[in-house]
Amino acid sequence: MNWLGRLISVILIGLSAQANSEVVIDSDDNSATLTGTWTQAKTDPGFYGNDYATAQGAGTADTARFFSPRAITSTGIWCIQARWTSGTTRTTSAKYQVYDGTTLRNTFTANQQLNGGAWRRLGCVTLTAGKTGEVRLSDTGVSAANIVVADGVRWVWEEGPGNSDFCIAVSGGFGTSGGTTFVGKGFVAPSNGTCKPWSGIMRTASTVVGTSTGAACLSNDGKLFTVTLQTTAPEWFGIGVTATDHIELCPLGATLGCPAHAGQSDRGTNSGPAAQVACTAAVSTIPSSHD
Ligand SMILES: [Ca+2]
Ligand SMILES: [Ca+2]
Repeated sequence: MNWLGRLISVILIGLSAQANSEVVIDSDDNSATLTGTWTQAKTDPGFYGNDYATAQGAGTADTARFFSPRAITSTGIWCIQARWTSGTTRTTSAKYQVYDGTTLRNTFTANQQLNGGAWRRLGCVTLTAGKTGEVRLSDTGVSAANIVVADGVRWVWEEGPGNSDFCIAVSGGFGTSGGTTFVGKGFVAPSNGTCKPWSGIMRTASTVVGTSTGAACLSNDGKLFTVTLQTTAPEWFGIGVTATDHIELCPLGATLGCPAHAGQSDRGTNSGPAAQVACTAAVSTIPSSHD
């Protein structure tokens, strides 16, 4: 990139960071540091920006570090996306380490033989205001026969702590015949490979509001979200009766696909197909009068 192109890209990065919702670092931006032996290439289609960089496994240790160009301005959940170009020479386990300043928050793995040419969500982490975000990709563990591709990295602001709800529709959700919606009040999905407590409400029929508690876990690869809930609603389920629901679903916005076995279902008191859905006021509101 010539000096003018580099200047323009730096200005664009500054603006996107000021918007506080998204930061994109291209492989040949000033905020990307490639150490070791990397080859710039345009051979395979679908790359972001001018080109992509490749490093051969084994031999020298090669590292691509993508820094947010300015300090993270909002503490909360940021979701990491990456791009590569696909091909049979690629590693099937490219490891992206996500740092909050100097603290490693999580390591996400991508099969670069597949899904190239588009932004792919790797997973989400909590980042801290005032720190520099970093996504580090290296060829550690990659065999000599394979390459790792560094093309671009994107941080997407997901949400701050406690300012939104998480909604799961079962059998079509509240408002459809036989449908139920579970609302995790202020619930922010856990980072990959972790669990969090869930507290919220269950809405079903036309006026039923139950109270739910439970636990929610996200698989290490970010593909499967599992939540186990206990709900009471005496006038609906009966006095002293606790409904149990075991729900598995693939998170909204995940682009790496569901695991093959995932049925996206609730196997419990409210059995049926399940999906994460956008929350509406109709389900998030907690009325003082209900069954
Ligand atoms: Ca190498
Ligand atoms: Ca690129």
